Amino acid sequence: MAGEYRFSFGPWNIHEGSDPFGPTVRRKIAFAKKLKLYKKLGFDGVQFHDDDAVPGMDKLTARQIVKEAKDVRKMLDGEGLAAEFVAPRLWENPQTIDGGYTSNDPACRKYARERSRRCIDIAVALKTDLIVLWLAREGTYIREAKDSKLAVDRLAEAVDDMLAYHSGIKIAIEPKPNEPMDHTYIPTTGHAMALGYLTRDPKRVGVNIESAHAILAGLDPSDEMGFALAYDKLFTVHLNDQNGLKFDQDKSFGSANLRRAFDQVRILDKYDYGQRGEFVGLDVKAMRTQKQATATKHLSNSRTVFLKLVELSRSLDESRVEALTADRDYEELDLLIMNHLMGA
Ligand code: 3MF
Ligand code: MG
Repeated sequence: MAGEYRFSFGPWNIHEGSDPFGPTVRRKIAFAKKLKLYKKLGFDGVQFHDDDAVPGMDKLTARQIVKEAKDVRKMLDGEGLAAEFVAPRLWENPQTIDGGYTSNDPACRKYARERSRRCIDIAVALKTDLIVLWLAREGTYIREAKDSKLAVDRLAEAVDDMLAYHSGIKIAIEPKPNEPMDHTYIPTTGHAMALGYLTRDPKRVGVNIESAHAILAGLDPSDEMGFALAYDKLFTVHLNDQNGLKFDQDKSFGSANLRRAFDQVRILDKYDYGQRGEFVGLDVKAMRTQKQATATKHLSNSRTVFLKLVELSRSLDESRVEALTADRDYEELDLLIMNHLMGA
């Protein structure tokens, strides 16, 4: 069954191990070296932030940016890899400190819109039509600092600007309820999809659902996926796991709650996710103290768990599920699923 799904991750998923309280624990790995690892780990797609492809892009002209992105395209060709998406990194430049599109400062909003256009240029050069928008700082630490109605107007205008800039691109909004903000304006799948309907071309706006982000919002990721699938809005996913309500952990897929991972795989596989070229995207980090030489196992392990769960989903006795559901014997259904996951 492997091979029916294509997998992707971003270069940031091979990570130095730093956290806000301590030193980095692993050496940085150069981008070119990371690219060489993709196929070996079983991955065909690369997710990009704009500046993963073109570092230091704020200091370059639009033409220089495209030229550098084209060089990256050649590197991908050399490795037989596809670019899955490009996401504008709108949270590290000092001009995005209070958000980009929703900043109170018009100069900062202008920066965010310009940067988003350069991000689209990079996507075109890398030959992908998908832009992911993680709206990192589009929120507040204290409610009174921004106008929440105006913020949503501004987000819709910013998306409109991107849609108008290039008629061939699609945008997948990646909702997240918190971190680095106290509260964000687009915390859930429903918010992200509703924002899409405020824009000039809702057909081209969908979502990127990250398991951990849904869990941080107190929601079940598989139900979030079902909601997006019902609207045909699931443009991509960021599978990972999360142990309760705390900082965003980006744990290996299924490692905190295998059943919750099974439910995500079940809904994706049932509705033919991937059949129209969607990647199974991961957004996972190695454990902070994992040694350098083995700090890619979280990626191959997440893929292995996904494929194993596809097998388990397909071998589940669905007629038994139906019969127990009809009989309202939920306790027995519960045990059926647990036994199935335990291989019993
Ligand atoms: C943050 C995230 C981000 C986004 C990425 C692509 C660093 O919680 O999940 O990963 O996925 O920026 O949009
Ligand atoms: Mg993510």
